[in-house]
Amino acid sequence: MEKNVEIFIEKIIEKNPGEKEFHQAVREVAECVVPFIEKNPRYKKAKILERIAEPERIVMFRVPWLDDNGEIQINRGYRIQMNSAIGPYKGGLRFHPSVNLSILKFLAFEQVFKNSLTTLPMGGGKGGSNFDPKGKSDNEVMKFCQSFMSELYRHIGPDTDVPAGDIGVGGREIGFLFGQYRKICNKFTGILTGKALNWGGSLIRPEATGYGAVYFAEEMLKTRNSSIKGKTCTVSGSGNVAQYTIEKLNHLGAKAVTLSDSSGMIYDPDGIDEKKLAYVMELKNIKRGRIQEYSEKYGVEYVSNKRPWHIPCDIAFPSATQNEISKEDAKKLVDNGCICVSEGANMPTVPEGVDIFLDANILYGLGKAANAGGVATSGLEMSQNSLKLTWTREEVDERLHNIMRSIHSACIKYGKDGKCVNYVKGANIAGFVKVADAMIDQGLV
Ligand code: NDP
Ligand code: 2IT
Repeated sequence: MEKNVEIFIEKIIEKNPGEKEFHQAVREVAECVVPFIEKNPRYKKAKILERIAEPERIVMFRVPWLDDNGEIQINRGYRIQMNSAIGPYKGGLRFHPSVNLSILKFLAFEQVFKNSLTTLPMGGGKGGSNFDPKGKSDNEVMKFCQSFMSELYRHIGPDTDVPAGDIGVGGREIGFLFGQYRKICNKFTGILTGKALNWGGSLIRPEATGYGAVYFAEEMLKTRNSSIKGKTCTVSGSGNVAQYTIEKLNHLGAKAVTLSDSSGMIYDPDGIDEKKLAYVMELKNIKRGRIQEYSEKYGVEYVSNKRPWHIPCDIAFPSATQNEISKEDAKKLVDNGCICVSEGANMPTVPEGVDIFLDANILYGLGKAANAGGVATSGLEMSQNSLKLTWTREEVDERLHNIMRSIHSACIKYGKDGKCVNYVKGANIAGFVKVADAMIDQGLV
């Protein structure tokens, strides 16, 4: 079995040289799915895994724009249309200077399995640009978004491909992108999710990824007769996912004690309560400041260039970026008594770290299961756009909660290992089966 995984990965590396994040994401899936395929020869014969690892289409394009000094800037735009066997391509756009083909291919690949797990009819895609929104004026961000959409518009549509937000793309960017699409196409349709409420957005979409990661942790804890209430939690990042993770933790009586950004982290042992969270939202979403300012305002510890994993906690919610939990961080978390990790970010734990969590038998909810609430609620936004109706906050939250429960059940179905659940195995196989069956049904396309 192991040998078959190695042979498969070697071919992936040869075909996609230098794309280390993509190799990492494919390897994780292959380690779970190859042994399953060995027992289910119809998937092997149809070469489903080989086909899933090859994007259906990749679009790369020039994004020229004029900055506030009148100087021309040129960025690169991408859209990876990975798999549409079970629905239109769906997945976020990331604007960050680190963006490259490898990172977007890993994200698009993960998205295929994640979207399959949501129970909704969505294929997988991802896109973005190496544009850095940090330090740019609203006018510059608008100029960039308009130029980006001037090419992207021809590749998307409500039944073709529906992008959304990710790192560096929030409500402001979705607004500028939508406006440009509407102007070019003269159509008001649901071509993006994460829209504002007064022009086609869904209640709970901003909250959904963070809330979903907490709901998923709650389901995992239930399997050990435990709950969120009273737990001390470390959270990384301070953007959309981190903020609403903390909001839900506060609702459920837990205490979140850390936040971070790409410059450093804060540790607030008294807990980031509702009032402090409102300050963080204003700081990050409106003033676009640095998390260091929190430590100055509330007189707590700030450590530059550090992530929060050395702080003792019961539950960790990595909510910043990929590979933000190293092997040493994972070991520290386990040694300090952490019993549960629920990943709001995509692939935040390095493979050696994942092994440490699995060996220690803690509750480890990998990103493609734990953070699927965001895209699931995007799916609910698409449904409301098609129906030309809006659902209440309670209705959307209830649907989100049910979807997170059903993802947890799917992980148990395929990942139960004696008394324990291997969520990595469960999520990867459950996500795979639905897409694989659809691909077989639809023939060699
Ligand atoms: P935001 O842009 O709102 O926030 C990102 C946060 O992570 C910021 O605090 C940012 O710091 C920090 N961060 C980003 N890149 C790095 C880096 N290279 N090193 C250290 N810190 C970094 O993004 P989101 O909250 O939307 O996304 C966070 C994670 O969640 C990502 O992995 C994303 O893929 C994932 N995710 C998001 C979903 C969504 O619906 N938004 C859905 C599912 C997953 P700084 O302010 O310094 O840039
Ligand atoms: O990684 C993700 O699932 C997202 N960034 C959300 C994608 C979406 O289409 O809502």
